[in-house]
Amino acid sequence: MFATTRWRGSATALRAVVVAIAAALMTSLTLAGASTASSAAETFTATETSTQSQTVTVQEWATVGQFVGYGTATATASATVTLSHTAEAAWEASYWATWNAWIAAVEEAKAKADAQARPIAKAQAQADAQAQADRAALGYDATGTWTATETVTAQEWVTIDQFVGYGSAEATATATATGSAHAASQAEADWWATWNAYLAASEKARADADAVARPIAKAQAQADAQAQVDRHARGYDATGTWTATETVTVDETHTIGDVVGHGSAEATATATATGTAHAASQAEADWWATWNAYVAALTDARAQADAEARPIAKERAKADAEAQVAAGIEATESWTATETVTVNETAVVGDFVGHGTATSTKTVTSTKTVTSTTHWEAYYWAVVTAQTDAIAQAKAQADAEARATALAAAQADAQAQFDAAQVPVDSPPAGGGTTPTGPDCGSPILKSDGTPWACTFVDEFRGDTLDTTKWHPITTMESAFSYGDCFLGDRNIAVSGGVLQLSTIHETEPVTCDHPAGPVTTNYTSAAVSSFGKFSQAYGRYEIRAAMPQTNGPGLQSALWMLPQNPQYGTWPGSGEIDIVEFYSQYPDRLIPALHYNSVLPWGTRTNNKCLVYKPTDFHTYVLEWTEQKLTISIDGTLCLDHTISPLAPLVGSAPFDTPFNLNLTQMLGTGDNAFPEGQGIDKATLQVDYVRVWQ
Ligand SMILES: [Ca+2]
Repeated sequence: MFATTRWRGSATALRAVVVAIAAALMTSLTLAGASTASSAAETFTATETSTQSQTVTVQEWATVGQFVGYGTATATASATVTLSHTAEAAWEASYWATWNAWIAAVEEAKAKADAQARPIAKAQAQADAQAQADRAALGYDATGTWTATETVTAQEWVTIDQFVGYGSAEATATATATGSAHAASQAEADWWATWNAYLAASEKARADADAVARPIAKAQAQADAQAQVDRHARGYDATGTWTATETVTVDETHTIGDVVGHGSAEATATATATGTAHAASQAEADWWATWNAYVAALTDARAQADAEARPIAKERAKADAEAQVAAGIEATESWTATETVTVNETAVVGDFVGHGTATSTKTVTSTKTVTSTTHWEAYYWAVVTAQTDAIAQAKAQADAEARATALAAAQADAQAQFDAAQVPVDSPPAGGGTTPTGPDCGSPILKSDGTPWACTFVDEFRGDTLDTTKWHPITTMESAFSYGDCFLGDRNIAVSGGVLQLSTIHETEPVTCDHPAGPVTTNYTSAAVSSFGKFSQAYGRYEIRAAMPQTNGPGLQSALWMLPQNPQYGTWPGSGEIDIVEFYSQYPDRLIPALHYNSVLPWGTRTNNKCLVYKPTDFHTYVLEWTEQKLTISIDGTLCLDHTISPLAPLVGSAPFDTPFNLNLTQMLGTGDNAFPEGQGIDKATLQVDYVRVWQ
């Protein structure tokens, strides 16, 4: 800030001052080296001028169309530049001012020379490019000549009717042609002109050669075709003969319903045929004639064999179908059935009845083969029969197994009861005991009005003999009982195991017994007991537990029945008869009650033959309840007969069932339809009576 403050004046004046000072300093430095230095606060400004000359050569390119032109020019120019520089030393300011001015002058001179040379080079390049474009537009023409030699082979075909003739010919020709071209350069134009000449010459030479060869080939083809036509027109005929033997197998079917019969037949036939042919050569004609004969003979032989075999095959198919229908269609089918059976069994040991129940399941597979006229029918019945059989077998097996188990259980049960009850009940109380107050029918039984029945008679058949204070063994003589058998009192009567046994027995020796109508001689004896003269009662409840004799058909009759003690209403049936139940062995599935008296009601109201009983040969309980109004009979608690007493006049009221009746237990032969069939019989049949209990 010192300089600008100290010296105010024009720029020129200032520059002059600075340069003067710098010059003085530089002189001082040159003379004195670094002996003297201005103070640090001082700066020096120097101004210098430089004039420089520069020569420049420039290159330029210009484009016209596809052509690139080139130009170059050289120019020389001068420039003068004056510059100032300020530095801390005078010499330094002078140095840099001089240097910078020199550089600036050189640059400026260069720029001037360039500016002068460049438009010239540019114009040259433009002119060059334009010249090229002009030359191209102008172009060069050329003409060439060429001589070519070409060889051509021509082929021709000619057709006459179905015949095709062929011909071929070769020819060589030489041709000279001129070609022309126009190109950007003479060389190029020359080349193309020559090429064009070559092409034209070659083409012409080929055309010339072809023009020579083709008619020749055509003529050859024509001649060839005609030759074939001629040969064929002339031709050769031939005749051939062939004998063929053919075997044919024919299959036929015949359907009846859904049955298909199959028949097959084979036949062999031989046929001879003649064939003819016409061909261009004899050999060819011979071959075809033979071939035609062969084909004809083969076809004919096959047709003949087929015609012979087919009806036979048809007949066989029909016969096969008919045979199948006649023989039936067989089907085999299986069925598996699982059946469960539950059975109840009873067993008697002594006075005791045991019960057993068992269930068994069995699975059985049955296979059945059935023959029928149709498949579906055979299949259907095979299934049905297999199913039926499997079910029946499974049931039977299950039943057999369950029954054996149930029977064993019942047996064990009865035995256990029997064992537990082995006390001397049939003996009177031990010495000195109290006198029985009356019959004991066991647990009280109530009437319909709720009051208990009073026991009036009982026999449990304990002990080992018939209690003759209660029962009388019957004889034929006194009862006139006989269906061909004899009643001989005690004979065939036994008491054991708590059971009365009345038997019909086939005697080994004939027996004779008296009968009111005359003696009876027989091989059969029977048994009956009656309470006649020992016990009789009107009205009340009568219960008999009994098992009917084993039987397998007609021949036996058993009866639990009652007769009036005093038949005061006349002969039978006037005074009445009560058959609590009767067993006819011809009806092994039922017990039959019956009331005989003169009634206003029909017979059907006094009997019932529909009281079915499962196994009458087991013990069952038969009960008569007798009031002044009616008689009812039930079996094992099931009502079987319910009859209101309705006597025919002159009887009235409850007559004839208003007087005491006695009890009768009878085992004897059957009679009429129920007699043993001729030649049949039994060894022994026993009616078993467990007890008889009567209440009032
Ligand atoms: Ca008993």
